[in-house]
Amino acid sequence: KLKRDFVWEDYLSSQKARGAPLDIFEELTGSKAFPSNPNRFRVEWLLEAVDPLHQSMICLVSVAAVMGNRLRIHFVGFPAIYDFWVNSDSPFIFPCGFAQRTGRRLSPPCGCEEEGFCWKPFAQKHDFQIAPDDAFSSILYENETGFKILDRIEAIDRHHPELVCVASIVDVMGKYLLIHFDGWNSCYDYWTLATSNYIRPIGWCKEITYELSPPLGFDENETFDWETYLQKNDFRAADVGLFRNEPHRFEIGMKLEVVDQRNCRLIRVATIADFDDFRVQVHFDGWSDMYDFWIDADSRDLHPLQWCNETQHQLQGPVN
Ligand code: MLZ
Repeated sequence: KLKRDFVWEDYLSSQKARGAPLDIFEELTGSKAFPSNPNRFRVEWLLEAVDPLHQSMICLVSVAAVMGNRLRIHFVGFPAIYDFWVNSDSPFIFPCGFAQRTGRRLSPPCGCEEEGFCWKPFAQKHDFQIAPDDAFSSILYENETGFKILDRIEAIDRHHPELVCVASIVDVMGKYLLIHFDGWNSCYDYWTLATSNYIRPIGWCKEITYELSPPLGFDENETFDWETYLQKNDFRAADVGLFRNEPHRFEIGMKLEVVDQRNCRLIRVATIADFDDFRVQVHFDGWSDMYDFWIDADSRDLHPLQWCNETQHQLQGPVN
């Protein structure tokens, strides 16, 4: 049974709990805790988006559904199983033409050759409506970070957070960096804020006596050494002064509103059950611990109290 008319104030006082402070979310994502504008996107609109499972790719996508300030994004021509949800103020969705205009590759719809593909005739032919520029929260993507493309760093592998690996910065947009692991397939690439705790200057592992994972293909019989690696390949290390490495400030017991990763349409009342340096363990109030899960602390699926209220999204209250 779902509790109707869930009211955070009453719930917090009955639980003697507190909500996670707004600035935690803002520091981790680089976005406002609450979207500044109402959602203007409409179903069927055509746009471009970073593929969350393959973040080095920008793909031609459409809006498949709208719920409050969240959009269900569909890869044009692909089966709906690949659909994913984003917030309407995500910095990783762009107006059509963004990739081309900024010298990036656009992954075309299923069945279209990348070579020579252009979104405009495609949209005309299939009668798509183009998402207007003013639907996007911000489309100014100059490098604001000081980092330079191809700078070398040490980075945490989000898929295996126990691994710190030799990595490079392969793209920059605004405050965000695209991290690539040297030698590895780009499926491990991810976007992160330049201030994030996931990226470190070279020599960090050595300093804390932690094992650094060398590039894929590095001779196992040799010991990896930054100086030799940089010199041999004419690579440059990122400037140490650019790193912030701000740890997240989530604490056990803080309440929040979190997207249910098993059914991404739903946002539930949740509590931080545990955390490590990079992730938090989310517990859904009223549910068995069995449903707890770990998620990156900078995930855009973590929201502060009242986010659903502010964005006209339904919130699933705790089950009794
Ligand atoms: N055992 C895994 C680890 C991959 C780690 C990649 N880090 C960039 C594999 O070999 O696939």
